[in-house]
Amino acid sequence: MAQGKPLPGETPAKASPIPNDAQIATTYLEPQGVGGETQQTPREGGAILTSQQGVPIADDQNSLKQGPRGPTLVEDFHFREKIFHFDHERIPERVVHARGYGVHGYFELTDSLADITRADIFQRVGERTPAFVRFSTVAGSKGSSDLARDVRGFAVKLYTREGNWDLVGNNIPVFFIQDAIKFPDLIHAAKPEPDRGFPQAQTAHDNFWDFISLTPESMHMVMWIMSDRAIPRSFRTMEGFGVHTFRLVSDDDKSTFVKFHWKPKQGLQSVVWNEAVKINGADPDFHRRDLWDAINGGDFPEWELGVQLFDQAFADSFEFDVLDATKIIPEEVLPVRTIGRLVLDRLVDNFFAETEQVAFCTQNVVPGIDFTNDPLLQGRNFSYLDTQLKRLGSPNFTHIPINAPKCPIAHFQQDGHMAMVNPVGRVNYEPNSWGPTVGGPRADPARGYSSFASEAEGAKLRIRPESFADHYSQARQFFISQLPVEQKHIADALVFELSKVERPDIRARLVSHLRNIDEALASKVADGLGLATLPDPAQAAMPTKTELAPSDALSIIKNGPSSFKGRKLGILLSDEADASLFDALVKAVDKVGAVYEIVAAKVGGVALSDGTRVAAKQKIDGGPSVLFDAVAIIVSEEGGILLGDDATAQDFVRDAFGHGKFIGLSAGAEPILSKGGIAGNLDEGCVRLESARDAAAFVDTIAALRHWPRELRVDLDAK
Ligand code: HDE
Repeated sequence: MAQGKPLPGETPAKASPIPNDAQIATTYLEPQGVGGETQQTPREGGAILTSQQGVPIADDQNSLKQGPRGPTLVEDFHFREKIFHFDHERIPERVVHARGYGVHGYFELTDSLADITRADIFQRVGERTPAFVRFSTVAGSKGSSDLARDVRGFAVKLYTREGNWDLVGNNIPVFFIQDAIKFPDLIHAAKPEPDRGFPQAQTAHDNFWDFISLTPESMHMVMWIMSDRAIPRSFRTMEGFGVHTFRLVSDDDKSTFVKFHWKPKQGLQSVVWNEAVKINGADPDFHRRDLWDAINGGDFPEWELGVQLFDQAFADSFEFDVLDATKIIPEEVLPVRTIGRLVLDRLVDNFFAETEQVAFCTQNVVPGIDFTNDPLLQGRNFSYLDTQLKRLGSPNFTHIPINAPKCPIAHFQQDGHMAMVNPVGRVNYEPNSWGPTVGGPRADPARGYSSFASEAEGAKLRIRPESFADHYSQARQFFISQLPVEQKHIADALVFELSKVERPDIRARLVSHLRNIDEALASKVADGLGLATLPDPAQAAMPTKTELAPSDALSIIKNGPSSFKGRKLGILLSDEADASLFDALVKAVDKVGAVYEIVAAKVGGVALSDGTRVAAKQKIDGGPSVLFDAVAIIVSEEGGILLGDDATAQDFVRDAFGHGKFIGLSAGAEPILSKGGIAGNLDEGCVRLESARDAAAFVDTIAALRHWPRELRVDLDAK
């Protein structure tokens, strides 16, 4: 029988699983039993402590013993329940993307795609769809540091009126491999080496570069992960990409190919490597804290959703295969059309319930959105459902509030571990002849999901298509699209990573690939590694196309912030510091929508020149300058002398200088600069703050990401 065909005497429309408008009006956005994010069970002050069974507890400090010094008794059910539950608190961490941070928000459509797709989310301009986004690193364990050099996950769950759509993307638009069958090898190679159990959250080791240097298809991705894209300043300042080519399918079954882009309104921003290393020590939670602080402070991060839309004719004429996830379509070749915005405006109530238990699945698509034959995507569609069963322990993981759709659901699936939504009534199968009232839902061929009827042909083969064979051209295009300082960072990163590789042949093998990307880069890396001779270029399946035009969209600096908004100034203060200058500075920071943090010798704060007391957020040794986007040193003459003797204050200015940061300096700062060893080197990025009048101009100056020219002067590798 055709799916959804009603039995005689039944009215399928009434039993449709798809909500009608009236249902939507009453049910949409409201928790559907399990549809909220967390089941709210506040730990009420004053309530009596109970066991999980509801039994009031008299003493939660002492286990039950035979006599005051006697053995603990097995009979102590409260003790046993408490320890039993504690022992089972952990669920398996994600095998990849274990460390992540999730927040709520919404997607708002600004440009309708009704002519291109029947996806409900893309129909009505102005309509908002609830969203949950989880950002993550890939390689590190749950407890690893935020600023590892790594790809970032950018997974978006959209609770649409026709079911959940998960766009499980990354902050880099390409991937290491072309076929999902290589994923376990890639991840094994990147994770801690199996005999020694280290290094944690790092690709700088032999196994990773051994695998990569034997996998030429990863070279484009290598350029991206060695760039500053892999050390973002914040989750708020990275792009997101759907990576694969997907399909949008219209009401009349016309398919349009699509690539999805999230573009941050905050501008692209990254840190520098030496800074990343130090941030990991100073604040391993740097990225999650940043997101928490921003949303808590009412500064809601925002992205534009852009689409690259194209048809089969474009796909046929494009020089690379659109099914190959190691390739992009440059924006200059196919512009990105903005169709909506994503705003993140709400923190989770409970990290475990939401961020840990959220289960993204690439196969969660909705009517109007479909897959292509990208072999990476096809493999992912198998993997994600499987992994959720392992992690969450039951096929009922959709009953967990964060995973439950916010539209009505109706089906005949039942039972299983932890079933929380259990339908009532006699009928749990179809077809049935119990009629529309008790007979349950019916499939609806008109409104239900139907796969695009793409043609399939060819013999069954384990083979990579010829059209996937060019591994270097876009790697080169990415590299030549970078500004000189960005190119330098890529070379530095390669030298750093390969210098941690013990086997010289692996180092040389990687350099042999670089020769197919850019000769100057290869020479620079070879030189940085101290290679005696340049290895021959790696054998290439296809010669590198050198004629691909650079793309401005690929540079971070060219797409940086336009103001200091949303960023953080660190102000090193001392007693007797100029009160009017301080006041003007914080007002200027506030005016552009930025924040500041005071660092002082004592967390209790300082007394300014006019006697006002201001508390510090950080004691100097807990507030190194790496935690800030720019710094200002506002100290009295005496305060400068005192702080100049402090090693962490010296580090504060030395690091800010070395990391290319803008530094605002009041007159008293001199001793800190000279003891920090930078007094003789000051440049235009070091701005004198003589009086309150200079504050606003300083805040204008720090709109730029960094004072990059300095880097060429302070780095041995630049000489
Ligand atoms: Fe994933 N990936 N992946 N991945 N991935 C997982 O699913 C997998 C790939 C991505 O915040 C796992 O729930 C395979 C590409 C993100 O919860 C797992 C392949 C892209 C997240 C899995 C890939 C991603 C995951 C582990 C090769 C960018 C975190 C836990 C074909 C487009 C989602 C989980 C979150 C998580 C498998 C490749 C993004 C094991 C087999 C390409 C953002 O199912």
